[in-house]
Amino acid sequence: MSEAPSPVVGIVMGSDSDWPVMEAAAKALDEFAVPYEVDVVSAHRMVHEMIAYGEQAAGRGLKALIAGAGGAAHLPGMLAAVTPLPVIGVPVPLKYLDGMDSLLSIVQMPAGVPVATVSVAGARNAGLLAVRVLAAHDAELRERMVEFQTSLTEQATEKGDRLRA
Ligand code: RP5
Repeated sequence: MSEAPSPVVGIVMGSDSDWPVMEAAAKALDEFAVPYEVDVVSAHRMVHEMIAYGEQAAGRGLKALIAGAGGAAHLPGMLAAVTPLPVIGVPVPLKYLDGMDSLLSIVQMPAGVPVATVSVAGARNAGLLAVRVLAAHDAELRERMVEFQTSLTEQATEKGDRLRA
């Protein structure tokens, strides 16, 4: 029996309540057959676990982290502070403020500690961006990304064709 491939992307979130948003990142990685792991690592309620996760991520073989959180969304930035890996932040919208609080918490990082912030609830793009990060050193994965981009162009063109018909 062959072993499951080791995860190369870590998808983490502040609460399991973030999963309905974050699931789209996992689906994007599935589409490109990129192995990943999923965990809840709250910046405020699991401080020591969160620091340990960030500190150990690169050594465990992960190549990129996708971190989602809502409200006072400190998880992506705190992870970026303790890992050399690229961190992609996903602002999760909560009941109030339409996700602006999450967005601003994640995007306004101090110089020197970057978080690649996607749109509010933009977990699919977070997954696709992680694929691109990996594809920089993986020609086969890069080829699949080009095919995906071509399919987007074809879909958009078809929509235009249907409107004109
Ligand atoms: C944040 O608080 C989490 O990322 C989540 O978006 C939000 C609410 O968490 P729960 O109260 O649903 O656990 O830290």
